[in-house]
Amino acid sequence: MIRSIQTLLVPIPTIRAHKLACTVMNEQTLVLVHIKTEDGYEGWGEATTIGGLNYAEESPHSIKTNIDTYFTPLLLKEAPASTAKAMQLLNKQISGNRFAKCAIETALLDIEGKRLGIPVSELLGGRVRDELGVAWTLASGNTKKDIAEAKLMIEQKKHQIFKLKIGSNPIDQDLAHVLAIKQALPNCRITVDVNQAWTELEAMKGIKCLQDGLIDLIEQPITMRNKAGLKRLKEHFDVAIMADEIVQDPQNAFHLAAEHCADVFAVKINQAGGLKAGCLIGQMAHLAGIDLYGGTMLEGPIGTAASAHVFSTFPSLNFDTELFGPLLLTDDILVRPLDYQNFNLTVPTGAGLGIEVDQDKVYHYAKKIHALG
Ligand code: MUC
Ligand code: MG
Repeated sequence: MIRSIQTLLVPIPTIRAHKLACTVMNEQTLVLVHIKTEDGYEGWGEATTIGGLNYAEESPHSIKTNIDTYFTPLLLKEAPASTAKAMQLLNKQISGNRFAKCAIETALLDIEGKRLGIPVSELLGGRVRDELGVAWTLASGNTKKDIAEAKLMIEQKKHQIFKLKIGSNPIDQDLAHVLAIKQALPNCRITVDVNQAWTELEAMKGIKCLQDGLIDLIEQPITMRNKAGLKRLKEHFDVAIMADEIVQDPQNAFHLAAEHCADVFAVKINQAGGLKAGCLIGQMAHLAGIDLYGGTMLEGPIGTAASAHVFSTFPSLNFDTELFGPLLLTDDILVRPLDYQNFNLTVPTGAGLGIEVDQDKVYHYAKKIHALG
């Protein structure tokens, strides 16, 4: 039985400005959920998003308010006997709020895994891989700086797959930026994420140029509201087109998969509404012949570990992951940081999420927002 649920906003500065089409980030506000049970277990979850309300319909503050006002009283009153029953209750009684639901499910699965002495991956059907390839996003806003950053990452054996964020500059300027980076890194896989910024007409022009420049993957080039347009682009070009913002809960992912609207799905546990929802989307995409990519909402280490457990269970993961969120932050909130080496992240093997949260660090950063004593 759940004894308490605490929701904390934890702002941590980023190592450099991170520029997306929809926002520029200089810090990331992690939304952490800490659940304690009557029998002495503790679990952590995370519901992080990007740029307040710039990226998605939930903001750090709305997530905290809705968990404190609606989720916690409901869970304490109904006292569901398992994670599955808790999620069934939340999905019936609370509409939307997928990020908040993900954080609660993560903390409950962390507890369930600790109680049973097994990793969360095994509660989700079982891992089929222990290492995940991790892309790095070049988003300093400056071509030369991005190339230098990528070369350093390769030298340090941290990353050899790169994603470029474009869409905030005139299209010709953005295309020149991408082609210059591809020329400097001819042997690296390059993804271009437009974050919905192009019209369909601009996408026709832009993707033609990127395809000719041997770019490997084009992510969410047009608005998530234009499903038919995404399908048209997928059918028009040979280069792989990836759906990101448009992939939301499993129901909507089912229709996207059935209609084959993209070549690849980026799966994000927060966008999906939880870990089991993320697994379901992965399985559906796989069955429909759609390739998979392990996405991030730039979560810190808790959401990143949870995502790693989910992606470790995917039957295929041809486009690897972008689970670099913790590396974009100037500080880590784990006692032992996640294990990044040889271009990979090792999926934690301990019980639950397999991580230990440094509570002093969490409260140090949380104090900047909360009136904590
Ligand atoms: C997105 O749209 O994919 C992932 C990497 C990054 O830099 O931003 C996120 C969001
Ligand atoms: Mg994206």
